[in-house]
Amino acid sequence: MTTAPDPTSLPRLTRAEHGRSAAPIRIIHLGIGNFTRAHQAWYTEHASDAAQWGIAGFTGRSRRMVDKLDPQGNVYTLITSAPEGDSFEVISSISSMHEGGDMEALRKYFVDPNVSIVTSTVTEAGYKRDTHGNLNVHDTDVSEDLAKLRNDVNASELSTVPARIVAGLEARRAAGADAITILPCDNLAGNGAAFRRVVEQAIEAVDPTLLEWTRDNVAWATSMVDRITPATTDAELRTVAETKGWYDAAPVRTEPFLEWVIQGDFPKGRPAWDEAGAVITDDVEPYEQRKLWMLNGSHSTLAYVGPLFGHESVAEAIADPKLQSWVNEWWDLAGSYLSVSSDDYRAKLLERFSNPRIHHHLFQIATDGSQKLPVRIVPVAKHALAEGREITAPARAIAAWIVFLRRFGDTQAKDVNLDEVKKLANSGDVTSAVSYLDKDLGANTVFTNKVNELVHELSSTTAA
Ligand code: CS2
Repeated sequence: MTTAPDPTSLPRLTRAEHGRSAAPIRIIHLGIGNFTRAHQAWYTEHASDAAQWGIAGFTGRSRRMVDKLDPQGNVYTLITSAPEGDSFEVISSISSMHEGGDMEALRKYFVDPNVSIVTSTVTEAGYKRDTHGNLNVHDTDVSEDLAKLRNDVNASELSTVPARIVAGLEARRAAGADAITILPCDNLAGNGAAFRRVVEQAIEAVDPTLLEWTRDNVAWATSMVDRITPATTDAELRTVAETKGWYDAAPVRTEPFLEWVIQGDFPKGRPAWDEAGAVITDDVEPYEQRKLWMLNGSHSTLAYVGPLFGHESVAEAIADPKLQSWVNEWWDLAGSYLSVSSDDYRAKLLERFSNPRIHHHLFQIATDGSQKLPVRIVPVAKHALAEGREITAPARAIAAWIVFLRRFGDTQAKDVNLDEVKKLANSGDVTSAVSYLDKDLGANTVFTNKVNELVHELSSTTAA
């Protein structure tokens, strides 16, 4: 038996050796992570005009990804894992990488008239919305950023995404550079309108004169994005080392399936993403709802029930007949509120979730339930309640979230508002936790009674 090479002992993957030359930067991406590297970067790589469109990637917070990609010239290996095997490709569409807080670099791109698009994967939490979808000015990071910008539009340290965009747009206006499209790629229905609302509210709070300029110069697009892409582990570094013979510090493993549906105007052009398979439409909503409810809703259900039953990954959880029947129950209900057919879609989802080569950790998906459940589960619960239908499936997802927080709140659970939701989950009365997700649902005793019943059931049938 030969021993596998230590990946770091191999020659490093570099753009010069294995990639194509860096394209001029015309896209700013905020929140670059594995998902974007498997999705938007792939579409851009496969557009026929890829040589014209480079991406400047800004991380969420840490420098980690910058430090890993920079020495490789920002290229990396994409491992596409089908059940029958892996395929490998070097992706070259990211031309530069920056730390999220690098405002100097961000402004540099915003003032460049050739930069035409800003995309984002900043997660639901990054929008900094309150429960009404308004900019949460009670969030201290938001209020500090707004105060800094009011004081100086060239402020150098901003921690929130809406404020960073305001700063970028201020710089663009000042430089006389014109139109730009903002295209969110986050898992939120109507992400364009949602993003626009918080950014415009931030503008109003900082400098209302900018509002008029943005109305003339900023096109807000909306999109539905999809590709299941787990976090990278050492296994990916080893697979790349063994197969390709190079050391890649930041490979990405993803599934073969991918989808991107985009609605919006691109006054200064866009890559030929449609040639790479993206769908350009004038109504993205039905696709967004289907994806958010069917895929993400069942993901979140599995993310909270799975660990209670000792499962680690989506593939393990969906192979459990009881959990699969719960997912089917959710799909029956959620699917009935879609305006597009869901039959083929759910068959495909089952296949995707079962992919044995994708180890999608349930704790990863369980992150930020306080932000995800309101968009993935709550709308379906409300439709069902309004029609007096069976509400077990959405109530179970929320009950499982509560039990999950009770059980893993002090260990593996992660949430932007962990302290608060953990306290609510442990309070003994489910109403406050449900109200946290949605006030109307919390006030509906049919729903809260069901959640309560399921909390007891899940607590007593699963081992602590
Ligand atoms: C997942 C998503 O982590 C999560 O919340 O539900 O990241 C999901 O894998 C993607 O939306 C798939 O496109």
